[in-house]
Amino acid sequence: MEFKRTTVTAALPYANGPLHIGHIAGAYLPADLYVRYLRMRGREVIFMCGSDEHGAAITLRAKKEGISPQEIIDKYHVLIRDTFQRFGIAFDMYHRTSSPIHHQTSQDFFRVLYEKGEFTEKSSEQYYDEDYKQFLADRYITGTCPICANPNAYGDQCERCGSTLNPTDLIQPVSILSGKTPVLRQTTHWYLPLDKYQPWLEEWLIEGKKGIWKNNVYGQCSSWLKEGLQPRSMTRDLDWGVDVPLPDAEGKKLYVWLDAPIGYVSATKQWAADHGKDWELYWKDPETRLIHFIGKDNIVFHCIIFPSILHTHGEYILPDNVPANEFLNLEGEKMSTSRNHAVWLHEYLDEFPGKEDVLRYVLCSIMPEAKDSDFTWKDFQARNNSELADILGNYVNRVVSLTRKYCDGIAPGYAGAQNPDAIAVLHAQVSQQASLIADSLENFRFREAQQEFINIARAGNKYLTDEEPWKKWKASPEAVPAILHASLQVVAKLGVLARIFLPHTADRIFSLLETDGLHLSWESLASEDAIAAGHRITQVEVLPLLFEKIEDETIQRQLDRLATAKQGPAAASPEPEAHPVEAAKGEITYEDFQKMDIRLGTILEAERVPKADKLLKFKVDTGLDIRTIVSGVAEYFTPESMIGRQVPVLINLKPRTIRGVESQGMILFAEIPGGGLFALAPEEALQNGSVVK
Ligand code: B3M
Ligand code: ZN
Repeated sequence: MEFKRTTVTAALPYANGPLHIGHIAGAYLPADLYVRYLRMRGREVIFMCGSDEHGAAITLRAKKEGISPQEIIDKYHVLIRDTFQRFGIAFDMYHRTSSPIHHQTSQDFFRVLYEKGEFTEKSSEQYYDEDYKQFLADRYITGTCPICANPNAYGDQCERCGSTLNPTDLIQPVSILSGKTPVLRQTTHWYLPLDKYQPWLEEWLIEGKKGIWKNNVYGQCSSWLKEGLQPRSMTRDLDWGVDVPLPDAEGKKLYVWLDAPIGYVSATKQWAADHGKDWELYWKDPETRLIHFIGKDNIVFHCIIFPSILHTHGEYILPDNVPANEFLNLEGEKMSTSRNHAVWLHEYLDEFPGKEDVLRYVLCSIMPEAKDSDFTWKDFQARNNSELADILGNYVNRVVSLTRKYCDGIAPGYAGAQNPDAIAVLHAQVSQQASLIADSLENFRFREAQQEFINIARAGNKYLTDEEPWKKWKASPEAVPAILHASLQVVAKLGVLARIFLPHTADRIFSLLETDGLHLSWESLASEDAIAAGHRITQVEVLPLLFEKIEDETIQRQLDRLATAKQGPAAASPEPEAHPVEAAKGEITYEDFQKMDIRLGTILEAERVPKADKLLKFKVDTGLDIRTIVSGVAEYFTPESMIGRQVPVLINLKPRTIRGVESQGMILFAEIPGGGLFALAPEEALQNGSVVK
């Protein structure tokens, strides 16, 4: 179907800390590349984003810094907004969910669903912190994930295995506020019946998006649907967030993941009001295409929960595609804000002035489109020096220098051409590469698209080297102008495409060509006279380099900083400690402990779980029986290394189905602070079934 317009959204960053390069590579750079491309093709597109200013991520940060949530969001909203702007992410609107228009829009959504009778009002036992007199949800409570044994799972989500959880699912839950074991208390909330939407989601997503959505996104969604969706509470007992618009809802707020995606709609409303547009065209007209750019930890919210809300509301279009990226690691390790193991974007921009595009280029080159990828400072230096400087920068500089040397800096035209075929081949090659770039960008393959962009500079370099104007100048000077005129066209086309990949560099290329380039468009990529004969290029005395080389000591400084950050006291972490490792768990009684039945068991078999790169499936002889247990340890152990080990097993944990496999119990591991797991074993082999107490 041909769409009239496109609404592009990028995940709303929590206003509880600065942006790091993982955020950029995950959601914001791919979205920006895609929008710049659509704009260049003359397609109508709006690009919406804003700060996500509710939820425990904000209030916990405020508590940690001893200031109010409002002060937190005001501080980080401005930092994030300005950092995006400095880096060149070209939103049409960067809004914020603390705005009145957002509260109003979210409450309208809730009312429509409520009046349709969609919510189930349910009173249930929820965890409560008696010291802080506060119910605990989402990031206020952590504990062990019942699915993968991640000891740092949140009340609503486990970031290791991606499962969505309810606080009461957690094993040994701990309140983030007091560090104690919470008690259960009665409270009422409004649940969205996701289970009721399952058949529709099976049809709209499993059938409708098969072969269209990226495998990593489609795979995650289908495993959730396979496990069966559960009703999910859409309200919380909190004092920060959007009020539940019901008379008997004192102290209740909307669940942050209900209001946050609606932030895309409220941002559009604000943008439309500012620009005299009709916002409904971008969210309710079936001739509008909706694309969400996110990281993989947001897939369930953007592919299952938000579409269910939009569909149930009944007036909205649904996401056409959600090309979520995987995670970017740093120097071989997961990025960690609490350990300050990150490259903060605002710090990069301060320390590398004028090098915004170097980071854009490197992050696009290593973008985690299908699997996690790794940023290293050495690779950053190598790509700057041997790709940007040696290929792109060097080529542009040669063409401009030679035109100034042999043609007085004036585009000479094709007169006197001795090898018109080579010129035709060059132009045809660039046009062909432009079509490849279009196809890659239309299909969210950004690394490939940028590779083709650089290949145009490679093709230009090869043409120049093959034609050797510097030699011809001696033997047959009349042949030289045409060679340089053809080369100037390639430089101009690189400038046009750089508006997508390297916007700051595009300006520099056009200034070397002494034009604002505004007359050049996507169609110019097929032209043989994008730069007309007679046009005078820059007369500046000394030609500036497009890209300077980055020296080893510059890189070493960054590596030293990371090393120090990891050793030194945890820097002011932009996000609250996910789990105060050193804090002792809350007190329990002996009777509590006696409920757990832990035995020694031997692992007889071990294998990976298909499409679940974090899980291993074990067959364990517990001395009482042989059972299947699934653990989220595939990042730390190979199946082979686990066979034959005797391990402690919690055998009376309620069985759970994980990615379609029933797990009957849990194998206990010790967590290595800073990452990693240690398998526990008795000093000598004991009888299986021996009780651990
Ligand atoms: N604030 C970002 C995150 O989960 C979250 C995205 C909201 S998009 C509507 O890190
Ligand atoms: Zn988990």
